[in-house]
Amino acid sequence: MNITHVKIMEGFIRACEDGWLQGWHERNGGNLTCRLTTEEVEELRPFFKEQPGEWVHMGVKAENLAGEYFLSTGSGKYFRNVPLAPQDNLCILEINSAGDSWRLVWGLEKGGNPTSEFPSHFLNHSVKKEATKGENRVIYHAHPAHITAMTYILPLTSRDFSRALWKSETECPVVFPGGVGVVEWMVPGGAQIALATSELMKTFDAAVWAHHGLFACGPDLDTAFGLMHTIEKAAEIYLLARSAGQELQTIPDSGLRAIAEAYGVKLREEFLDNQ
Ligand code: 2HA
Ligand code: ZN
Repeated sequence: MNITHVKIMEGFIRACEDGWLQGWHERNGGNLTCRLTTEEVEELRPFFKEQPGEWVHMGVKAENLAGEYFLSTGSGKYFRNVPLAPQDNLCILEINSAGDSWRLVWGLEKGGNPTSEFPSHFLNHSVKKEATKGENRVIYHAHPAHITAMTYILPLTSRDFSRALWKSETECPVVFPGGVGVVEWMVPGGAQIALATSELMKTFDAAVWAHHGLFACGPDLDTAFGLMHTIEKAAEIYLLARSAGQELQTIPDSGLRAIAEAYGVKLREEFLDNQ
């Protein structure tokens, strides 16, 4: 039995490979984390290091994540290489009882650290765990080209982006009825972008990082990956339509309301016009 046969590890590796194949992870771009269930930790434990690493302070703290375990991509590691050598490019981290430090229990065999965005992931996991009563387990950050391109031509507001994306593809209001949040341009990797993103994630399942990429979350890998994919595809359609010529028609707000009604979802009311 190899660790790659454990279901959650297999799914995580597949998500990394799929993201690479989508073109969302040039070089070491992007990062993925999954909060593990107790059952998953027990399945993975036989592969843990005999001696865990030293505790490393994070600079952010979340008491509701004390004692949790996370599967994470490594800082500076390439998604492209994950399927070839998961043990060198991924890691499993244990969080201490104060919820402010991690230690390595598996992976990164050739050295390294968890993703540079671990503070962002960690705070987002905390916010999402609270907001979804423990359901949300996956946070995914990628660099898809079209949604990033949109951040140069649209006002950087959640309302503008949510409306543009909802109207770019009929399924969008069903997939993300809450819309998408937008974080203004910031230096990545630090506490400021982590706090700004986690504030938005209290009410959104996805946040656009201006001139950088996208954060998406979900209860499992399929949902988080699917949300990333849906938003990026809508952004592609938005840009294709605008590059092709002048817009003659689009989905009206009354149409958005009708979709919400037909599919039993609640759209964020303040993002709709009264018509
Ligand atoms: O290189 O994507 O935001 C990893 C990143 C940083
Ligand atoms: Zn990034």
